[in-house]
Amino acid sequence: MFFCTCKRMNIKSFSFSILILFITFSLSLPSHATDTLTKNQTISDGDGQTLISSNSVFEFGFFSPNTTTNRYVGIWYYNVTPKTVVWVANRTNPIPTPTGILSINTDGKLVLQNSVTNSTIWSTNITTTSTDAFLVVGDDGNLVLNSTKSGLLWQSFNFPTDTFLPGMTVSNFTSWTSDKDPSPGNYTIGMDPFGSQQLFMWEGSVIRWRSGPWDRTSFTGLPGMASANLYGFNAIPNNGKFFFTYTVYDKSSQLRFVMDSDGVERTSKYDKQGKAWGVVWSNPQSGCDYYDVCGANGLCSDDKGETKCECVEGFVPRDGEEWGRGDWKGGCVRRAALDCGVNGTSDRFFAVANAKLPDFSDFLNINNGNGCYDACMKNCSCLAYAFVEGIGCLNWGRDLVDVRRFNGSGAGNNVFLRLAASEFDNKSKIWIIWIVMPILAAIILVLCIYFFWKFKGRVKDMWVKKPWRQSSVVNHAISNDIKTEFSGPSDYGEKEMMQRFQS
Ligand SMILES: *[C@@H]1O[C@H](CO)[C@@H](O)[C@H](O)[C@H]1NC(C)=O
Ligand SMILES: *[C@@H]1O[C@H](CO)[C@@H](O)[C@H](O)[C@H]1NC(C)=O
Ligand SMILES: *[C@@H]1O[C@H](CO)[C@@H](O)[C@H](O)[C@H]1NC(C)=O
Ligand SMILES: *[C@@H]1O[C@H](CO)[C@@H](O)[C@H](O)[C@H]1NC(C)=O
Ligand SMILES: *[C@@H]1O[C@H](CO)[C@@H](O)[C@H](O)[C@H]1NC(C)=O
Ligand SMILES: *[C@@H]1O[C@H](CO)[C@@H](O)[C@H](O)[C@H]1NC(C)=O
Ligand SMILES: *[C@@H]1O[C@H](CO)[C@@H](O)[C@H](O)[C@H]1NC(C)=O
Ligand SMILES: *[C@@H]1O[C@H](CO)[C@@H](O)[C@H](O)[C@H]1NC(C)=O
Ligand SMILES: *[C@@H]1O[C@H](CO)[C@@H](O)[C@H](O)[C@H]1NC(C)=O
Ligand SMILES: *[C@@H]1O[C@H](CO)[C@@H](O)[C@H](O)[C@H]1NC(C)=O
Ligand SMILES: CC(=O)N[C@H]1CO[C@H](CO)[C@@H](O)[C@@H]1O
Repeated sequence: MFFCTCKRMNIKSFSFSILILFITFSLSLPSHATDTLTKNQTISDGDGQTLISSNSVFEFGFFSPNTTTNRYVGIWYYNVTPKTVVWVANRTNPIPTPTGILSINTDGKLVLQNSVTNSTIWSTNITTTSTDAFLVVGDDGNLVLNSTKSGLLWQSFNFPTDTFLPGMTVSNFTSWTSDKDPSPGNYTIGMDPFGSQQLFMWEGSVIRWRSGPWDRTSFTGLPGMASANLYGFNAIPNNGKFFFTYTVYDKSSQLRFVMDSDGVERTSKYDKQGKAWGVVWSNPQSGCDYYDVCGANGLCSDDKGETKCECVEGFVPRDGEEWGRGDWKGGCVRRAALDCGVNGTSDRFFAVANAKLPDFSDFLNINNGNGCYDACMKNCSCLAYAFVEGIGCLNWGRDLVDVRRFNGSGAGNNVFLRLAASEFDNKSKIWIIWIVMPILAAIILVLCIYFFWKFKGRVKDMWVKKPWRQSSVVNHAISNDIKTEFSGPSDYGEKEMMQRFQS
């Protein structure tokens, strides 16, 4: 194309083109490493040019994903093997050959062009124009289009791909399609779009995982977070909403959070000696980590690697047959209707301990547990409440969704369920049975032992002669050992003994 045009040119314009070419080449990046691209410079894929951040942490330029030849523009860790890409400029539009060229155009936009077709493949789509724009790749992995006159014009941290880096704010991160293809895959992780302080993971538009609400130190649904030492998160208020950031305490450590193409978020740290990434934390891991495994009002537990569902206290499976088959999606329904009248209620609260706080909570500005209890008790629409350190009073006005019981003591929170008073009557009856039965059995046992001891020696004879006793309650409570123990010589007359028995 270029040469076709040249044929028709006169000598003057031809030499002008040569001049332009010469200027372009002479103004391409200097051969030594730099972190800045200025307006008259270019980064040419064919020449293998890149920008390297000032302390040699990140590198910006053209790359191909493992085992492919497609060329993308992106940022990766400098001098880290295997090559670890943290950002891709145009995920969907690779250049098939190493013919890409990056420059800052007259408006001050960063532009990626194919030098063969001269077409624009990607650009920083900003409306602000600037005559003195320059591009810098930072040691934090942020690519910044800056200007002395107009200030910050554009930054890659605002357009993340699959990787969250310390210093970014949490927005949506979408997985690559595969290791070979950076185009958006099926999985996204990000903040709740409805403003609750929770992280969600989606597969397409379906919720896959939920972190539980933030309690100012960690996410309540992730008891393992503290032990993984992920203390750098912070919620920063902004116009009535919050955004999340992460700061590393050890600035020299290389930490990244990636929404991987297999649907798992992995937090990994680079081991400089071992030259490998070590995964410190990943989600989801166990069966109950997946969202809403047990349906409405179902309680999920991971026990010895097995995922099980039961109904929360006072609820029964909506469809017993389905539930029995392990098809839990139908969830559970309330067994005894709540009583909530004009003049108060007889309902009471049952504590589900070590629970993950259910989804869809309402926040009440009440700063003590009793007040939270009162507020829920007085409001007939309130079906459950929790008072959580670092959050405050939460109420639930609908079926409990995505509840689980953590197996670690101290993990999770108490969630108080509103139940009909009759649920507690049943419960106390069950308790009576459980307490009274062993006591009765013990009394009978003691009586028997006493009795047999007293009539030691007569028992054996009696046994042989009166087999009808074997079916008696007394007999069931005596083990074979006791029977043999009591088979020694007799001190008592058989007649006397039988009298006692029969009286
Ligand atoms: C390439 O782009 C430049 C500026 O964008 C334009 O002036 C030039 O004519 C284009 N060349 C071809 C061969 O299309
Ligand atoms: C870029 O080139 C133009 C024209 O050659 C010149 O006026 C301008 O100062 C240059 N800008 C920089 C940042 O070098
Ligand atoms: C690249 O692919 C090879 C072979 O499939 C594999 O051994 C290697 O780990 C891959 N590297 C990266 C960075 O994925
Ligand atoms: C660029 O921005 C304009 C206006 O904000 C928008 O209409 C257009 O779709 C954007 N283009 C791309 C490729 O994002
Ligand atoms: C942008 O450039 C100005 C002037 O050079 C500098 O003071 C500022 O720190 C830069 N901002 C960023 C985000 O790099
Ligand atoms: C993040 O992704 C989810 C799922 O695709 C979507 O519902 C939500 O609106 C997105 N949030 C933002 C801020 O784009
Ligand atoms: C993404 O989802 C679609 C439709 O469910 C499926 O066909 C495809 O295999 C999935 N891709 C990956 C990478 O999991
Ligand atoms: C809970 O049980 C799972 C599965 O048996 C186990 O992997 C995990 O370590 C246990 N967690 C705690 C805190 O005990
Ligand atoms: C509620 O209490 C008031 C006064 O104690 C009584 O007059 C009224 O009948 C009660 N209403 C109901 C529905 O129990
Ligand atoms: C009662 O509780 C429900 C559920 O939490 C809530 O939506 C509603 O606003 C509450 N009503 C009052 C008057 O507090
Ligand atoms: C993510 C992104 O910038 N995608 C763009 C890649 O380039 C094509 C073609 O210019 C655009 O349509 C995409 O929006």
